[in-house]
Amino acid sequence: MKFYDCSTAPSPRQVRMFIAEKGLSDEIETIEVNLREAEQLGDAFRAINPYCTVPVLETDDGARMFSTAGCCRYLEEAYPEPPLMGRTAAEKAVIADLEWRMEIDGFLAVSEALRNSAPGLKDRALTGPDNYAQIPKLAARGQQRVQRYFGTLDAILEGRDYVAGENFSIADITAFCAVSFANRVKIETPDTAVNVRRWFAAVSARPSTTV
Ligand SMILES: N[C@@H](CCC(=O)N[C@@H](CS)C(=O)NCC(=O)O)C(=O)O
Repeated sequence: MKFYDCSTAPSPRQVRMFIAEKGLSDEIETIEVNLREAEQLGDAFRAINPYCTVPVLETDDGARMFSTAGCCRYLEEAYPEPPLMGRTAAEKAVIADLEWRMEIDGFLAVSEALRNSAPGLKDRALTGPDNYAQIPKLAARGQQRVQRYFGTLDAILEGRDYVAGENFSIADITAFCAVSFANRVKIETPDTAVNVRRWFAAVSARPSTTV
């Protein structure tokens, strides 16, 4: 298997953590894609992924997954232990629900704030092969949405160890990468979000967060 990664980018980090939690880090060849130098937009990478994004996972028989969701789904099916997407029908559905919320309300909110304001991302307000101008009002909306997200996540984590309850899951990976991403772009976790801070410290102690 091959994993197209970018060590500084938040989306491939989700898959990198997922791979580490499955104990597969030494079994998958990692290829670093230099997003800073726009390697994702060059012909060589476009031939691998026409959507011009990382992560990409390529199986030994040449199938390719171009989204975080697709990469993780493949790994969960091919390597079921330890389960990161639930065991029972209800667990699987609840985790999928929560993971979707973490992606939309967390990850995409931080992206909206950053991509519509960072000078280095001028005309790159959305990922992919096409250019889109930044819209400052969307940057402000993104900031608001991230603050709401901290509140929502804090409420979800009230009285529980992990986002979906007792067990660590992909919902924690997405939420952890979203909160780290926010903090990295100087959107700090509010002091009032005590559950988020407790959970973030606990997840930070997992070896998969350091790969
Ligand atoms: N969750 C999305 C996100 C992929 C994504 O946005 N990746 C970013 C890195 S975090 C990227 O490739 N950016 C390239 C660019 O900015 O042009 C997916 O599953 O495809």
